[in-house]
Amino acid sequence: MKETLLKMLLTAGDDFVSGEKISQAIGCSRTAVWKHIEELRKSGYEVEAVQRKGYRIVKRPDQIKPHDIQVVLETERFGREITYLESTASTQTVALKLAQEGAKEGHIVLANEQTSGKGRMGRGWYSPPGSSISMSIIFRPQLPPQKAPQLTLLTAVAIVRAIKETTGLDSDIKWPNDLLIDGKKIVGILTEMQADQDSVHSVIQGIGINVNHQEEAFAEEIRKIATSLAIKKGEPIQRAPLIAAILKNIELFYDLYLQHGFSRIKPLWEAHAISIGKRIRARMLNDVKFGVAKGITDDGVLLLEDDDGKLHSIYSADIEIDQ
Ligand code: BTX
Repeated sequence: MKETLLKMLLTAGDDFVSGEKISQAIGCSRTAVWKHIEELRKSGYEVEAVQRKGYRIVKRPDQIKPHDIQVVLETERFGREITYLESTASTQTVALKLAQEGAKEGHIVLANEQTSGKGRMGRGWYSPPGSSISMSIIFRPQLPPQKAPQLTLLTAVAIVRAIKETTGLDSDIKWPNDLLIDGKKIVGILTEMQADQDSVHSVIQGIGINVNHQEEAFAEEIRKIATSLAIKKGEPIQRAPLIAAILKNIELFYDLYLQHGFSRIKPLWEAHAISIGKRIRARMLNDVKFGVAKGITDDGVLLLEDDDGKLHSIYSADIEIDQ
C-alpha cells in the first residue's frame, strides 16, 4: 500500500495527486490516505499538502532501503530481491553466502556502510555510511570461466550509462574495473567467480560508488586519486534512482550479451575506454610491462604492444596511463 502511494507521488513529480485519486487507487478512506502520508513523513519524506489539490513530494530522503529502490525499479529480474544491511563488513561476503544457499540471479546485497570493503588483490575499498553505494549482484551465467571477465566490462558500460542518465555526468572506463571522472576514481568493480574447470556456478559482482562524499571524507592518500559524483556535479545526488538505473542498464546489456555475445558490448565499452591507443604501464602481481594498449580481445583481455613490437595478453593488472 505504502509502495503504491509512494510510486504515485514519485511519478507525478512536481504535480499534486489528489487524496481522492490515491484513496481510489489503494482502496482506502481519505483518512487512511492521510495516515499513510504521515508515515511517509516519519520515514523522511517531505510531503506538501494543499487543500483541493492534494499531495506532492518536495524532498525525498537519500535512503536505499528495498522499497526506496523498488518504487523506481524498471527491471524484471535484477534487484527484484534485495538483501539490505545498515552496516556490514563486505557485501561480497554476504552475497557469496546467499549464492551458495541458492539465491537467484539478479539478487542484490546493498549496504549503507561497509566496515571492511574489498578491492582487488587483497586491497581495501572505503565505503563510509550514507554517502556510498556498496552493492553486490549475483549472476548465474552459463559460461566457461574464461569469459567471466567480460561481465566486468559489461557492468562498467552499464554504470557509465546510468551515471549519465541520472546525473548528466560523463565518465571514462579504465581497463578493467575503474570508472573515472577527470582522471579521478569514482567507481570500483570487483568480479569474483565460483566455478569448476568447465563452467561458472555464480559470479558475484561488487560495485562501489563514491556518491555524496566531500573531499575531506577521503583519507589523504585516496584524496589524490578519488572523487565523488556530488563533488563533480556540485550538488547532492540521490542514490536510489542511480541504483535503479544501474540495475536497468545491467539487465539490458546482460540480456543483449546472453543473446548475441560480447561482440555487442565491445564497441560500447571501447567508446568509453580511455586507455586504448595510449602508452601504459601494466602492473601485475609479479611483473610490470610498458607499451601501447592496442585494444581488448573478444574475451575482454587487454592487448599491450611493447617497444619491440611484441604483443602481450594482460588478464589482470593495474594500469597507469602515461600522460
Ligand atoms: P581496486 O583494487 O581496483 O581499488 C582499490 C584501491 O582503490 C585501494 O587500494 C585504494 O587505493 C583505492 N580506494 C579505496 N577506496 C576508494 C574509494 N572509495 N574511492 C576511490 N578509490 C578508493 C576496486 O578495487 C574494486 C572495489 C569494489 C568495491 C565494492 S563495494 C561493494 C562490494 N563489496 C566489497 O567488499 N567490495 C565491492
